[in-house]
Amino acid sequence: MLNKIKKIQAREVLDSRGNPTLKVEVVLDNKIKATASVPSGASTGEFEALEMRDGDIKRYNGKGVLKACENVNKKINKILKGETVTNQKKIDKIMLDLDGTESKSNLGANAILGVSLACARAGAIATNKPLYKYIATSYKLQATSYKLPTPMFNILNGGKHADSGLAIQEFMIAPIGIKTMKEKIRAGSEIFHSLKKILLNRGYSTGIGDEGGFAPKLESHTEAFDLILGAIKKAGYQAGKEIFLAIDAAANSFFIPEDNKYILKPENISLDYNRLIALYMEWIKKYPLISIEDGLNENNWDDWEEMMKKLKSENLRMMIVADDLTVTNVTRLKKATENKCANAIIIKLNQIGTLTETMECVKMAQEAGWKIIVSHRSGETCDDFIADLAVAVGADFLKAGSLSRGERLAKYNRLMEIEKEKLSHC
Ligand code: 2PG
Ligand code: MG
Repeated sequence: MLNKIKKIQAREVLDSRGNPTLKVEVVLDNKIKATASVPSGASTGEFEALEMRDGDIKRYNGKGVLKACENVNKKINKILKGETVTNQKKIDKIMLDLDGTESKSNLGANAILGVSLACARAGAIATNKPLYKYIATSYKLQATSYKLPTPMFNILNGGKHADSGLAIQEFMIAPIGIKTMKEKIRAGSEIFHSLKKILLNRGYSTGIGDEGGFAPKLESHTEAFDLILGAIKKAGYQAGKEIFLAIDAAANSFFIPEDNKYILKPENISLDYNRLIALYMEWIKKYPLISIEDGLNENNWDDWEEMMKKLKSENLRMMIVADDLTVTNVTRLKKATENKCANAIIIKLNQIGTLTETMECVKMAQEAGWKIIVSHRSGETCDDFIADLAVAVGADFLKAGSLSRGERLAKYNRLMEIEKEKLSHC
């Protein structure tokens, strides 16, 4: 079996927000076929690789991806034809060289990523391995036991993902104290449904946001925390023992650069970074909060450093998570580790654009002792690649949205499948 690439084709499909994205198919000379679809963010970091959009406002409000598809179908197809699909690093390098830019603006990071992931899937099929094992062995990871990540379920949506009016983008529950994946996911689902009942009883809307979490118009952020704690209790779980809370502030979206201030809605208060950190510390002391993602603006490196120092001085041990700050980019991650700006990182394939660069970023973060959270985007497809990626790298967490919407559950269902597969091999 030679496993040579015969043809690579991309086409436009729609993501979970109804916006175009790419679905790429790789066909090998031995007839093996594999596909991958590309996700898309809404609260994107300024330093992410370029997502190529057509800009033709007559189609999909300018969001078409026909140019990116054409780059796959012509340029990438031509240059990768005849390459051995299992040479993942080489395949990614060829595309990076062909593009030749830092931001992947010639071919589009969405075009490159679709090919990179479809090739990895084809490689896994060709070598008869589950995808997580294939990724781990391709990058020579020592993962022999394949630890499963704890899911972070985003059950209340705000920020750019919903019209709930909450500045904070994501309120997540992490079932750290529950052992198996099956039971972790069951707990998530039961808490999600108990939250729904509580919201209904209080006359709130139970409509959902982009990531499948509820989006009620609440009066304050503390009300959001209290409702979630109520839902955990009502579902019969113990907060702070079995279930912990995590937030993604996505602070860029409520930062006003001209004033260097953060506007927190619905409370309608304007805070400088010191007062915002003080508010986070209040929440940490009051609630079983284990993780704050993008608590501050992506350009304010010194403020991040200071937040870490303040937490340390009060002996508050938790995850300070960089997402828009680091954008799965080793150059930014290096600066963040050297300056001790955070201690955990969000890993998103489409922030950087190839599997190989993503793996390099994970490796650097792990070497620095940082926790790893593999993440979806708010615009997703039913592609479940990130579940396998999280297992391959031994990620601590997988953040893939709520317990509703098929594109979110595809990832959690895949984790349960992997758990079952692992158990049957024991
Ligand atoms: C985030 C992500 C995913 P988006 O900020 O972490 O939850 O949102 O994909 O919109 O950037
Ligand atoms: Mg984020």
